[in-house]
Amino acid sequence: MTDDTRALEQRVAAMLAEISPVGRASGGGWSRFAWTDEDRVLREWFTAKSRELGLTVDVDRAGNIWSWWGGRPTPDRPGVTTGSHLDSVPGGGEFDGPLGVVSALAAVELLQDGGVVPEHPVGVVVFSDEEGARFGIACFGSRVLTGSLSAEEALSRRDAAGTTLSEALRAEGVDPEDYGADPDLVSVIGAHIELHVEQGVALGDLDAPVGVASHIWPHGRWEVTVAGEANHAGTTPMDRRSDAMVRASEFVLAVRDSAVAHDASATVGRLRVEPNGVNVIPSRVTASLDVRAPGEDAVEAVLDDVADFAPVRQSWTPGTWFDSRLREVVAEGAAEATGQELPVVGTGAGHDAGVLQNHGVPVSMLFVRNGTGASHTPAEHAELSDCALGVKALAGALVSVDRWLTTVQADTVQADAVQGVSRG
Ligand code: HGY
Ligand code: MN
Ligand code: MN
Repeated sequence: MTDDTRALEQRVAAMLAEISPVGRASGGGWSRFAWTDEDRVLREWFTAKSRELGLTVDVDRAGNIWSWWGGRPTPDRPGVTTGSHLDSVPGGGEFDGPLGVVSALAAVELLQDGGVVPEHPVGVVVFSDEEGARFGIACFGSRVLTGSLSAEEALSRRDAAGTTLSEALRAEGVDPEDYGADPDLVSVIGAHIELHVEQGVALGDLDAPVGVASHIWPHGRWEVTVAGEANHAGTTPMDRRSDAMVRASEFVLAVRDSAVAHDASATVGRLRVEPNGVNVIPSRVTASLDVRAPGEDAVEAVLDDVADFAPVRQSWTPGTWFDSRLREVVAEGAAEATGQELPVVGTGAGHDAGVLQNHGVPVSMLFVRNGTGASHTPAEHAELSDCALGVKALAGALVSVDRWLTTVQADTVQADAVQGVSRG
């Protein structure tokens, strides 16, 4: 093993260790939700790490943090950005999000130490609330940033305790009046590369430490509310009950059967039961529904099968093909830096990168092999040797994309991406 690989392994391990205590969940894993104490500690950590690298730190109108190397981007010097998120699902894994942020910081440091001087500003971003674990919509910060989620709708979202985002922001010293889209910032992002731990086994099956993404499956979130009649658990005969939990159970089984029939992935991950008493027949159950599939027709077929339960859509991301020209440039730069040819793999996991691509920013994703293939669980794992290769791949990609952007007018790049000229 070369020294620089070991140094990169130690760099990644050290930064993950610094944030490891934040949000450790009692049942294992990590719970780091938006606009909470844990989130604040992680934002402060990222800001401090950025300043150690001499980066200029900004927070955009949607609460995302951008750290700039080489000054802020402008229309004639658009930025090359990378980064990911630091929030998690309840009891999530250590790598989903943080690996992308830590790898971005390590890649910038590697390039700085190598004396590289990019022609374009290089930005490292931490997107706010990618998982949507608290307010129920995924990719919250990137959707508000790009305007695909209005500030009005976002601010009125409530968490399980009934706290609105507006109240949560104010509690963190953010004025909700200033919260919203930031089109000027999005317009000066020339290209974005997100590195992420793979959420699946494709790279493991290919025995490849790093891969590049072709696309993200179409996926959406809905909410179903079933009503019943509260009554005494002991004195109400079984044939005189209107039990919302029984009806919700019928919904869960209908979702499972439909997803199997249509080769989709569908999950009811959260139930909100009212009045939620152990000796009270439930009067209302609100169920979450997450549906994804390689094609939109399979998602629609599942929604058709459960239409009787009147699902209400919370968020939708169409199938997203990453910019294929950018993908080639990223793969070349990564291969040059690692000596590895990168396989091209798709994913059923959503990412802020998909939101930016759908908004016309040319985007690419790098995946680092996950030895267990598991994600959204403490079982999620990436070997440090693969993480070090991921940092090298990302550093190589940043250099090749910086050069590429110089040869391509930023507005042409965005216009093509918006028209999908370069669909994968
Ligand atoms: O749900 C997802 O696919 C992502 O992890 N937010
Ligand atoms: Mn996730
Ligand atoms: Mn993620």
